[in-house]
Amino acid sequence: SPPVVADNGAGYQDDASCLLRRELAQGLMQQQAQISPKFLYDARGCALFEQITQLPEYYPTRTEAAIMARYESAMAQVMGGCQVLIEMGAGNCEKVRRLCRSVAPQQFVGVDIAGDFLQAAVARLGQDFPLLKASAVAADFTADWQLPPEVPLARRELFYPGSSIGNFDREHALHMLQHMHALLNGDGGLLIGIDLPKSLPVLIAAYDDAQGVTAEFNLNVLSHVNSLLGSDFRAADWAHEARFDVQHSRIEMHLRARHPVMVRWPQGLRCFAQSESIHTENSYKYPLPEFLSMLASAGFGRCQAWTDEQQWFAVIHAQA
Ligand code: AVJ
Repeated sequence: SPPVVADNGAGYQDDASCLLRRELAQGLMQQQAQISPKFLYDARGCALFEQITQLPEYYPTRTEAAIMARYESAMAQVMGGCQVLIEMGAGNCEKVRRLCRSVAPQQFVGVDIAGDFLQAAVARLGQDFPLLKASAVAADFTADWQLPPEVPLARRELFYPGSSIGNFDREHALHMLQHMHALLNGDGGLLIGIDLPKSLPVLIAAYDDAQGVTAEFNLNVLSHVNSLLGSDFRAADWAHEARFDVQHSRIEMHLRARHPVMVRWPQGLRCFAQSESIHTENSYKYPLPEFLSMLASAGFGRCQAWTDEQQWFAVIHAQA
């Protein structure tokens, strides 16, 4: 069930969507307009992201999968004794299958903002692992969130793959890590994937692929926003842009107005000049030593890191 946002007697769903509308309107009114990357994941966005993970240019998913395949037994060993495996941003639950076999937890809890997509994926997982008690939690874990009380306090392992933490700037990433550390109650650990800094052409191509799937993924956020906010964005008015900000070590995705654009919604409007942009995503590429020190700052203990030969991606296990 979704987290309780406010208890005023109205349905939680209504409260949640009211908050989302306010958040969206606020972002659109900033001088540098922004839409949180969590809004990329409506049904079509989830499908497009799955397509992205299979693109030749998008190296993170397959590089992480190769690392997890290669070091499967070492990972299973440090995670041994895990009773409850919790995945944040579980999506299609494909990445956790290997851990379900090698770590063999009694229970799996998938957490994701895309509730319906997650529920279907958790159901498939449960069918394929009949001994596993699998459940789905639809939650926006960028806001303050808690696991539902029925998730036992037994030995937990958290799984946060795919470099999803890269959506957060340093301050928020540290906050997330602290929060995850608190969820562990001093036992178990966190297995987390991070995308590492690398050459510019490789990075840019991964976020601006030749087939234009990432462009479609980025533009699709506008139709999701239209349905949540009641706005009148038209995809044809906007161009996809991916650029690397060296100073912050992050990919930025923007939607750039092809010509002057006016956007209206029930409580407001915004005029964009030609080539003004909406910032839709950051994808930080944290250097491994920096990320390890963030884990330490968040309270984690012993860490073990595995990488690929090119040092493009790292999977880290951090003990609580
Ligand atoms: C899901 C946040 C890890 O940053 O690489 C992929 C999202 N955006 N292509 C990433 C994304 C554009 C992805 N994460």
